[in-house]
Amino acid sequence: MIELYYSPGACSFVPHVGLEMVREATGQTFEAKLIKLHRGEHRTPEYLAINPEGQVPTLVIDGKVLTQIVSMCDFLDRSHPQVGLLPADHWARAQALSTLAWFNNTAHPTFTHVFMPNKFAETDACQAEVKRLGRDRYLELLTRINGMLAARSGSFWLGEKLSVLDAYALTLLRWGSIAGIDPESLPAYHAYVQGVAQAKPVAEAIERERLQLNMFRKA
Ligand SMILES: N[C@@H](CCC(=O)N[C@@H](CS)C(=O)NCC(=O)O)C(=O)O
Repeated sequence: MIELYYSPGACSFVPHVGLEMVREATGQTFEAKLIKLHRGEHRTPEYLAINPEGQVPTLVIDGKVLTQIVSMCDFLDRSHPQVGLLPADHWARAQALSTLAWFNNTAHPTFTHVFMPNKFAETDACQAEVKRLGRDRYLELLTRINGMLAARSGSFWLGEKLSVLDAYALTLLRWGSIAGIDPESLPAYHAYVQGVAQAKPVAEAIERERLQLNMFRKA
């Protein structure tokens, strides 16, 4: 029995897509448990007892808790190697985990500076500065991803096969649109995300989370 604690549009989308990939390939189901971040449901004593960081995602597998996306992807992939959440070849896998960790520990926290500047500064003026610098840095990172995608062939990050990297890359561009970055200004990245969103496990997760991919509004 697998439970996924998730919040719509959050990074929990990554294991959500991973679990949809597993379900499609093996029939193994999971229970999606909604946590409303905007209502503070991640800070209740009940949720903190499961994930003391007060964050989504959390996986509960047969009653045992697993946190951190990189670890979840590794676990789901090793439990279902036939699904191909990550590459099997050792070097390709290490490269994929390197990118996944970079998404998780560099690109993702940069967006957090834009979305939750109150985590990093107290006064309005300081928060505005954190947000502005975070947005500039985030644009640099998304531009780098756009360059990587422009230089490669295939519909997905790893070529012709959907992987958990695609779910994270989609999430990061969607967040960019929330940060005021027009996704269409990153053409290779934008076109890639349109394709990723069509893949069945991704489309299922988008539907469950009721996501709009492009949240960009002209200022
Ligand atoms: N490194 C963590 C990142 C988790 C994370 O940042 N989750 C965000 C949503 S994308 C969250 O729950 N934020 C609420 C908060 O920190 O208050 C992981 O891989 O699980």
